[in-house]
Amino acid sequence: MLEFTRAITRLPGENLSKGLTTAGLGPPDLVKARLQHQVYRKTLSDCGLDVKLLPEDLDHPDSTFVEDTAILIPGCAIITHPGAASRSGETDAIHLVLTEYFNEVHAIEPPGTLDGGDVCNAGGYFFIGVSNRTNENGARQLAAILKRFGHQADLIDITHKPGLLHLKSGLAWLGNIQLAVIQVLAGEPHLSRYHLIQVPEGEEYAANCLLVNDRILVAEGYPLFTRTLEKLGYPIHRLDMSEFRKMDGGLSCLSLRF
Ligand code: CIR
Repeated sequence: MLEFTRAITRLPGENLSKGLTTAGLGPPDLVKARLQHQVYRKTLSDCGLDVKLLPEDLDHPDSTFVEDTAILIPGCAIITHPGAASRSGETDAIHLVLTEYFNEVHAIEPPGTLDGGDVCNAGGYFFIGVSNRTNENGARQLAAILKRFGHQADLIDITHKPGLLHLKSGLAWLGNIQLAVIQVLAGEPHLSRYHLIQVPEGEEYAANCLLVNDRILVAEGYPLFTRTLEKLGYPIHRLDMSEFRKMDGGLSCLSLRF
């Protein structure tokens, strides 16, 4: 059975380089970014997903990172309230799109803030990062909604973890009780009942890998971690993410999957 059948994506806008970034890797090349996005969409479609492409949204240079705008669970969409002021307007359009697919739609209300990148769905059990984007109020609102749908959630404070924009910048669910984690998260008590697959030092960016149905998508250029993933037995797709990395974006942020 396929866990995901659909994905929503948004074309990187021609002002992608005006988005938020701390990477210090220079501005992204738009032509390359769009090509990488096209390959990403094709890969999701090869994984069996029907991929919807939304047009560029020039009012919001970070809007290609659609994952931050909603949390999707069977039967319910939860519209987030992104923590960066320049991104809070991204949710209106996503709300509209999601009402096509979800009868029940909830929202994170101010003063709560929440970015989807802080929410790791580990097979129906959730980890919610409290970060510089997601505050405790937003995390608790989400946990309460999830609880109504029978899902438990733990909050993980990453506000003082170096180099982590979002929880999923350093954590990914890889099926069953397997999680990929970077070193600074490995000691988290809430993760202790999982089998932790350590992301090698220097390859932290690749931690934001993505299990889609029975395949794993991983950023290209991280050979040690990729070799570890190969041993799990899933087919692996390596994707060039260089231009999105320049904008602090990873694989998971480029789609909403449901
Ligand atoms: C931002 O700083 O909000 C964007 N430039 C990158 C968002 C990445 N999103 C994600 O990892 N879920």
